[in-house]
Amino acid sequence: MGQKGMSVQRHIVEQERDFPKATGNLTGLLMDLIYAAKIISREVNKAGLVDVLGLTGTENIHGEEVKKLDEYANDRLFKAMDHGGHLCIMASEERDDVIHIPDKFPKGNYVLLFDPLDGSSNIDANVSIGTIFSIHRKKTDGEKGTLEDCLQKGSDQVAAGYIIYGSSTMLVFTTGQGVNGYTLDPSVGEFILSHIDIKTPSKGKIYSANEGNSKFWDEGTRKYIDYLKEKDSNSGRPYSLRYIGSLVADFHRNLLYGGIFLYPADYKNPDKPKGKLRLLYEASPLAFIVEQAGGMATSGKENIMDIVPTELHQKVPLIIGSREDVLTYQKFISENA
Ligand code: AHM
Ligand code: MG
Repeated sequence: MGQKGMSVQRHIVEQERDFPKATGNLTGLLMDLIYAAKIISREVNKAGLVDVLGLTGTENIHGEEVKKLDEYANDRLFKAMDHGGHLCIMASEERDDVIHIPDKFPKGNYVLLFDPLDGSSNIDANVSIGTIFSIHRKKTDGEKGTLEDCLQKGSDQVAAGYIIYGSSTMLVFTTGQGVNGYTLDPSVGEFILSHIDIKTPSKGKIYSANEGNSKFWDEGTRKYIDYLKEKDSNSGRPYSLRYIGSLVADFHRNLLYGGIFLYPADYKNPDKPKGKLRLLYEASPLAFIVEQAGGMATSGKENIMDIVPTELHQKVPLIIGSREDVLTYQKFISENA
């Protein structure tokens, strides 16, 4: 279970001991990821100083080009993960194609998918942003991973998590044995176990959606949101609207407090017929986490974890959060189909 205050390294190693056949590869992979997360956290915290030290996309005081933070995060993750021998392939929301492990480094049996800096349009306003990751086992033969290894359904994930760069930096992840949260103690540079076995409330009082798009939503979704706004103290309505527009931050708050996050399809909007969020880098990993915390995630039609991807950058409607809230949403969808 772990004890509050222990380092993430110790907690992972102690949990690994419960699996005598573990090779240590997943542990090694997570350690590499954690290192990258600390560096990205440091850079995100410095973001407000870019005007002082050199604008992003221009040269800094040392005459070096300053990369946009999402590009920086992408490169940092790649560099932290390419040589450890744990991965056979990677894919990133920031890259069109799969990312191969360089020939000079050994290959492993895991696949890493990531959104290096989600919500990065919020950086200039000092709003919380995050990194999301998803880990699968290689399923094809051969040393090098292929696209097929990346196109696996959520229920096949081995681990998933996110790092939220907020008032403090937190790492939240699952390996299928519940969800734990670790807060970065900047004075020692370690993530410290702070949230043991997170369980999301079975029902919340918050809904999170970009309601500016509501006229593009299907009828079931619109009726559901209207229902949440009606007064009925027996069922805790009206709900409060909380929408940051930064998925990791909206998800993290709802995970702890309970509630429902919705990014439905915009059926009448040709730009977003399948919603905005990506199955592999956003929906699937968060679905794994929410299920491990007792919640649910659906596209309205299917459980997110059951969707077999056909494309690397496939989009999917995402409705995710407290179990009772997602079930009520599904009822509205089936009654208005
Ligand atoms: P990004 O991957 O370009 O950062 O976009 C994803 C973000 C999510 O963090 C957030 O939930 C969503 O976009 C908000 O979209 P909108 O501004 O349409 O409400
Ligand atoms: Mg994103």
